[in-house]
Amino acid sequence: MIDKLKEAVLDGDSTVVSELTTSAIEAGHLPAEILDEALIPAMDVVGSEFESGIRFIPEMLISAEAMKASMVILRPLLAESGIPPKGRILIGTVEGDLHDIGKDLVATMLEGAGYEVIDLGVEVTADRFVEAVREFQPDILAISALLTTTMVYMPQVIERLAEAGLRESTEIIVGGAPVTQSYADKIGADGYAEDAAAAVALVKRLLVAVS
Ligand code: B1M
Repeated sequence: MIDKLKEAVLDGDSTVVSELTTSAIEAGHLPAEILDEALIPAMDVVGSEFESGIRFIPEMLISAEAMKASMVILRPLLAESGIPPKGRILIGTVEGDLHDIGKDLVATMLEGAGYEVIDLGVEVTADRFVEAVREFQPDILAISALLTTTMVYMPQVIERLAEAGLRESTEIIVGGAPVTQSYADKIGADGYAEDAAAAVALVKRLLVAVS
């Protein structure tokens, strides 16, 4: 069933993806297993086939929509916690970048771990991040970027926060496929997480350190 689900994401068939996700849950597969063994590997195939010219943007988009159809079902299961919020996280994808699947997954896993998450969406400008930090006063600002051409906006957000006198008010963490620990260190972020599970662990560590 997991293999069929992966195939359905590759085919971009949202209806079959929804049905198979529901069946997989009913058959006892855990949401994290569905993500790690079907959805994420399918998107990796989509990405490498795009790179080699086998797939094109419309097909990449259709597969992304199919993955989202599964996430609609998985999200409430991943976010089930019932614990009062342990801290406030502000999250968004940088300016010029439309990729939101990974960012949404990070947001969902953080909610599941008991944090309040305010999601600014995609294509968030540095000025909007600054405005939102001022407005929501988060414990942590999480910034996502999926493109080598947009990750360069991450240091801009950090600089603008410093100029606005808000840099010390929040911990800043970064992530997304092209981002690395050394890039995070170079731009002066407080942390880097490779995936959604690592983001939860990082947030826990940082909030213990500041409390
Ligand atoms: Co795009 N795209 N895309 N794309 N796309 C990539 C990223 C790419 C690697 C594909 C490839 O060539 N192999 C490539 C980037 C190359 C590069 O910069 N090095 C690429 C490109 C080039 C582009 C366009 C430029 C294509 C074009 O127009 N010529 C274009 C840019 C549009 C824009 O943003 N302005 C584009 C467009 C699109 C679609 C719109 C068609 C679609 C996005 C739909 C959507 O998100 N709503 C899309 C897709 C689907 C992909 C791939 C195939 C899948 C991304 C994904 O959802 N992965 C992707 C290839 C790939 O990654 N395998 C690709 C699944 C998701 C769960 O993983 O997003 O990595 P990910 O998130 C992970 C971690 O990165 C981390 O945790 C997440 C969960 O584990 N993480 C964080 C993410 N954010 C975090 C924040 C944190 C912490 C961890 O906070 C601290």
